[in-house]
Amino acid sequence: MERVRTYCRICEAACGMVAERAGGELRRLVPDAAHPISRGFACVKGPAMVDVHRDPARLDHPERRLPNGGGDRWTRVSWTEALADIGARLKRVRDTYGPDAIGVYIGNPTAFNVGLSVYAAGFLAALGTRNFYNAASLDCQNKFAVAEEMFGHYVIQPIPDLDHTDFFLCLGSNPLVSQMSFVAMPRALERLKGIVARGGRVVSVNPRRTETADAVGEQLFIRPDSDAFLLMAMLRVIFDEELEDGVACAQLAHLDELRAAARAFELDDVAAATGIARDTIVELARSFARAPSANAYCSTGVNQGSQGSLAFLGVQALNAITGNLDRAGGARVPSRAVKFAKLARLLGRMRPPRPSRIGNFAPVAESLPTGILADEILTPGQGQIRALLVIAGNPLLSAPSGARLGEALRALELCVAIDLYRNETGVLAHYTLPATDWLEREDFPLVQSGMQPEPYAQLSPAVAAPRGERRQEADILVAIARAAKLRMFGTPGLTSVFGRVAPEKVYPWVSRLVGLPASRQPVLVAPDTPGAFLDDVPTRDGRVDVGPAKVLADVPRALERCRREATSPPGLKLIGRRQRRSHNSWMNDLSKLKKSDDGCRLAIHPTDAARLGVTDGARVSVTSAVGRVEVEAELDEALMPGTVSMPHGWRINVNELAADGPAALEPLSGMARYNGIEVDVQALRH
Ligand SMILES: Nc1nc2c(c(=O)[nH]1)N[C@H]1C(S)=C(S)[C@@H](COP(=O)(O)OP(=O)(O)OC[C@H]3O[C@@H](n4cnc5c(=O)[nH]c(N)nc54)[C@H](O)[C@@H]3O)O[C@H]1N2
Ligand SMILES: Nc1nc2c(c(=O)[nH]1)N[C@H]1C(S)=C(S)[C@@H](COP(=O)(O)OP(=O)(O)OC[C@H]3O[C@@H](n4cnc5c(=O)[nH]c(N)nc54)[C@H](O)[C@@H]3O)O[C@H]1N2
Ligand code: SF4
Ligand SMILES: [Mo]
Repeated sequence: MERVRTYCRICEAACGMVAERAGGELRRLVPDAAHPISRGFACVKGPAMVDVHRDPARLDHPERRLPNGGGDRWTRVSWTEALADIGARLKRVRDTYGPDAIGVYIGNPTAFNVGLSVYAAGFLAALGTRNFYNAASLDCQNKFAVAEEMFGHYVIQPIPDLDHTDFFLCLGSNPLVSQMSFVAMPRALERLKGIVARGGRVVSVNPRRTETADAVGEQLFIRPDSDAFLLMAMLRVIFDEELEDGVACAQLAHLDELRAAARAFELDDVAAATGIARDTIVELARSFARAPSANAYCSTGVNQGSQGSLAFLGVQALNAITGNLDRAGGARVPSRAVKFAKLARLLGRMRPPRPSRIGNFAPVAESLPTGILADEILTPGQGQIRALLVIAGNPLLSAPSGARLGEALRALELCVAIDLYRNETGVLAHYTLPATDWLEREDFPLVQSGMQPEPYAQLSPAVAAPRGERRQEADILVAIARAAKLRMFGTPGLTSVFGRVAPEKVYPWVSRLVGLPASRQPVLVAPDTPGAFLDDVPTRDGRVDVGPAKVLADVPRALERCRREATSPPGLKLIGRRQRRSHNSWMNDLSKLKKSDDGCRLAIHPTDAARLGVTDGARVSVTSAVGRVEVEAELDEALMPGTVSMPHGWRINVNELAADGPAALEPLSGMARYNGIEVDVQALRH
């Protein structure tokens, strides 16, 4: 038995794994007990990747769809034929309608795939299109938009220093299930338990008592989509009671603007709108400000609300004004994030930013909001999207309003999906092209390098040979560009370098750029010094901006919403949740890796259920302003009454209930809204 060290590339945690091989064949993946960070930890999904690798349902060959009345047929074609036809059709679209007529959507797994990240940037530069979309505008674009203003670049994202903190305020995350986001850190639960064991506090702010809150710390129920109000109220208490850190505040830009914004929020309104008692808000703010060290953190539960940018500003402003930004135990900025920002700037320069045709959204983190993709395809005129490449994504289930997006995808002249599976989006494509999985390619955790509490480096080789005719996305993109007569990376110099070499050749170079050794074994590197970031903030004036005008422009809307929510009796509100045994829309039902809808249920509190005549296991219809789904109900005491919860990524598509189009998106960042959607639930009679 041969054992090769590698790491999991399904989520940020990047858990160390050992690939066991015999006779050249991959047999098993086991958690790497000797890994310096994950130390033998892995969730249920990591080892199951072997089953994804061997799954008979995987795409192994390029295939073309033959429309055939109602029932489409898929036929196997050679790579040569597929690439030539795709190239010729892309060229025709571009020559006829211009560069913006070709759109690209890339999904979440791209974050853990350096070859795809770098070569997708090169491919976009070659196309010269403004129409680049990705999962960020469904996930975290509010964080990118605010970090750009506050810290000088979108990739600079403070991470919670859980191993040294005395107070962790966690809004809208469920670390036990998700291992969190925007921090590359396995063993989240153990670290949270460590805080409590040291005598510190862990407070989960969430409309649902999560598995995490059940296991550690305190639960604080909050009404969906009201986090921005709570954060502004906490800032207000700290300012009113002069609990801020004077030395830290002297270094911050636009503090007066932040203070004025916070003071516009009346504590009684906030208490009524959030469902959190006034005294509790005051106590929380005092306790946070007085803790020797503290950090506030938010994730998708907050990002996917209607004012995620203002809320994220609130989170980071809390850290900053209490002196917890870049302090041990606070919200730390890894030095590699700043180095990574420089690399991102370099790649970003290949495509000058242009606003969207629909809704006039400025690109954030180089991409436009996926919530306008259907409109960009369906609205006639100069710049209309006619061809779309979907890489490592499933927007049909992950983006708002799957029905509208489906209609749009059907209207395309060409749609190509590059994936492990023919997912719900791929079914509507003209071609599906088989990609290698992470076991079949070399890689290193680049994105994670800017989010590691304990920095380390690890360059993993491929641990399995590609099955069938699977190819790496980078190679596929180079080949498509060649067939479409496009210049990869846009400039002759870069084309000559990147257009010819295998993507792996650039890894040691990229790795050095962010200050990491290209080591095949996981190796710890020197930890960052707290405070170093504050000495060299890459904003224009070198200071962290806690009151950026672009973000505070959303305060009047928050005040109006807060007052309205405080007085009007709220109806049922829908929120999302993640599940242990699936990853967004893939790996659903891990036992077979085939998709059923077994895991998709509407959780509802027993009091709401009783009022509506809904029993456990009953079928219900859920209706929002824009859509309707039918699903099985499950009674769940963990929910705050008035809240219902449904996971995404299933064929029963919760995102039929979410609105797309410019008016439905967060104005600054273009984030889609999934949390706090007003719905009507009715029991279905048989
Ligand atoms: N209602 C609601 N909607 C949501 C969310 C929510 O919380 N609620 N969450 C949002 C979030 S946070 C995210 S990140 C998005 C995700 O949105 P997407 O990224 O669009 O969707 P995924 O389901 O992650 O799809 C990933 C696809 O990549 C494929 N894949 C996996 N590995 C590879 C690889 O190495 N190469 C290639 N080529 N393909 C690969 C998988 O088979 C799968 O089809 O969904 C968003 N949508
Ligand atoms: N097992 C598993 N792990 C995953 C994923 C997966 O699909 N499965 N997906 C990965 C991805 S792409 C991401 S982005 C991360 C996300 O990681 P997390 O952000 O931790 O995602 P969730 O576990 O969905 O936790 C979101 C929480 O927000 C709460 N919430 C909903 N609405 C609100 C609200 O209005 N206010 C507040 N305060 N809370 C609210 C929900 O109850 C839920 O507990 O997880 C990653 N890890
Ligand atoms: S937590 Fe699970 S999915 Fe994430 S890297 Fe670790 S094993 Fe992979
Ligand atoms: Mo995500």
